[in-house]
Amino acid sequence: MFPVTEGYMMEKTSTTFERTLVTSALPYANGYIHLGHIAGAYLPADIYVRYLRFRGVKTLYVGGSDEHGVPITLTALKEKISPKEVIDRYHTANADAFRKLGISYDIYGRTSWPLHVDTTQQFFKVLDEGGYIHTKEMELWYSPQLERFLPDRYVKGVCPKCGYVEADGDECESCGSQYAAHELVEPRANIPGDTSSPILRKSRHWFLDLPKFGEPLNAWLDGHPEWRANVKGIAYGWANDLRSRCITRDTDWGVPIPLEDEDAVGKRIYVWFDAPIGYVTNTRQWALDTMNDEHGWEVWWKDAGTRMVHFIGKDNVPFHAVIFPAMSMGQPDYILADQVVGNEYLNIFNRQTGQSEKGSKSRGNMISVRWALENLPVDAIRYYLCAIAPESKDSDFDWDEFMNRYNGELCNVVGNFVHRCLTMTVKNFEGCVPPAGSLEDADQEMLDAISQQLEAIAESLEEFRFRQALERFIDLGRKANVYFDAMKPWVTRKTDMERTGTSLYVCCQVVKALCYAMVPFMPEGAANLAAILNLTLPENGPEGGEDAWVEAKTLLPAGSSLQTPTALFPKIDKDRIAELAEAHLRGEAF
Ligand code: B3M
Ligand code: ZN
Repeated sequence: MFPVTEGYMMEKTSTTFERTLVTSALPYANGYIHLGHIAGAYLPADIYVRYLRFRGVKTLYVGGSDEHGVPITLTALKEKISPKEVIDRYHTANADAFRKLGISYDIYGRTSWPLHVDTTQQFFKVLDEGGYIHTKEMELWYSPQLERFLPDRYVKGVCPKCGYVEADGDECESCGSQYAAHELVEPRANIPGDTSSPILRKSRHWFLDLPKFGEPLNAWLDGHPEWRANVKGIAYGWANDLRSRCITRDTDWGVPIPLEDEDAVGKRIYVWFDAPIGYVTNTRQWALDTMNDEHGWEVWWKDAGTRMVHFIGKDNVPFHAVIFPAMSMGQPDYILADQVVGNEYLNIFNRQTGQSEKGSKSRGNMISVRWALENLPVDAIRYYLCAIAPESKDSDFDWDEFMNRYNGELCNVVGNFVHRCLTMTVKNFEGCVPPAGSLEDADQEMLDAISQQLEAIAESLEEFRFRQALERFIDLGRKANVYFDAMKPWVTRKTDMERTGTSLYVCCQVVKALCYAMVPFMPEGAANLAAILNLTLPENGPEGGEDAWVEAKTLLPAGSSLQTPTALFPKIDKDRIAELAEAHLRGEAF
């Protein structure tokens, strides 16, 4: 029943496996996605996926909306619309925002799909038949006025451990502790118009028997010393203190419990049970849509040659590194994740107070993807968010830093070099890559640096160090500028056309390598540059293909024709940044 996972292999890379399944957390469809989400779970995943596809690795990138649970129904209550209206509105908006940001999902699904009821109920039934689910009577908060239970965030009160007054029914956001419902102090219903005092009432619920998975879970975690320290810390914390988890709720919004049991009436499966199963549902739907194949999903979930990588925010680690793996161990043949890339948080630097603050709806300091895309070039957003990705600790979104890094690195270092090289080449060599004369040491060193730098970028990406990979990309641009300035083609062209041709030939090779290396990070810039170089960048799908990273190192032949260059990364001026920062401070960036 328990899949055997292979131990950690030091030399493991994306090509060690036959195919890679990448998932990004399914955002709740109860609000617009913002840049904090992107920097954590979505952009790194997209960069990784684009890199894998470019290497020809069979890759499937699955995402979608999480459409169940209290976040949805509570939003519906507050906005006075139905849950269905809530999910339709935000699913559509978020799918659109992801697409415009270039987050290249193979499918962006929905947990409200009927197919998802089937996948979830199967998971539940198999676990139940395997003896991993039991029931227990609980005492839960109930509203006498509305005659309904108050699960999760429907009840608020004072935390029994730290005294925080906005604590939820069974856990405290402030101190992180969990407690039984009856321990909550001064409970109050979190529903507009409900003024009654909640009372405790009995209700029978279904529990996942996590302690039964203790041994295989620990063995699996032990097999992954390469995971980030933050993920391992949280995962072991849970794995060493496993308790049965309640996987049903008193609500009518969610997947019905697939049992003939009168206590199942008026209850649904808990959202955190069905949400990760959404990855499976969406893979099933993808196989149906693209191949009309009912079984096409199985190779991605049940074949030992598949490597699965989850990209998530830190708060989702227990579900991806403990609970969902346990649920999967209870299914026949399911693979487990090979990597769980958990990210810290992106905070907001407030230029008025000079303080870093958490992004929050009530503070009005968040930046939605929609707004960002209306006001900034897509590659500028992707560049800055990757440059400050909160990989091992929180980071800040800061407008001054945004300007300095985008203008100072992507525009000045890479964009400028590309422009100088191509403009001189087009002007002096009739729009073609010049022939190389005899190579001097400096020329050869520059050519060698291309391969070295491409390998270094790949190494960082293989290890999920996205910031480092991007720095190494910029470093190639820096080296190229140093070379260009030392060769001074604008001077040599007056006396020595052959020397000028040789150095511009070398520069054109760097431009080509930059174009290829740019693909995972800045796909729009890469496409524009490829058009100038008259190159066709390979676009591999889930079936894989040629390794274009190897091709990136091959030289552009002399005589290749070039288009007249245009600015790849236009600078954003200071006044415009100031305007945007002001609008952000006024709370208009959402
Ligand atoms: N919707 C929580 C979140 O958006 C949850 C993730 C589900 S991933 C399967 O952070
Ligand atoms: Zn607390």
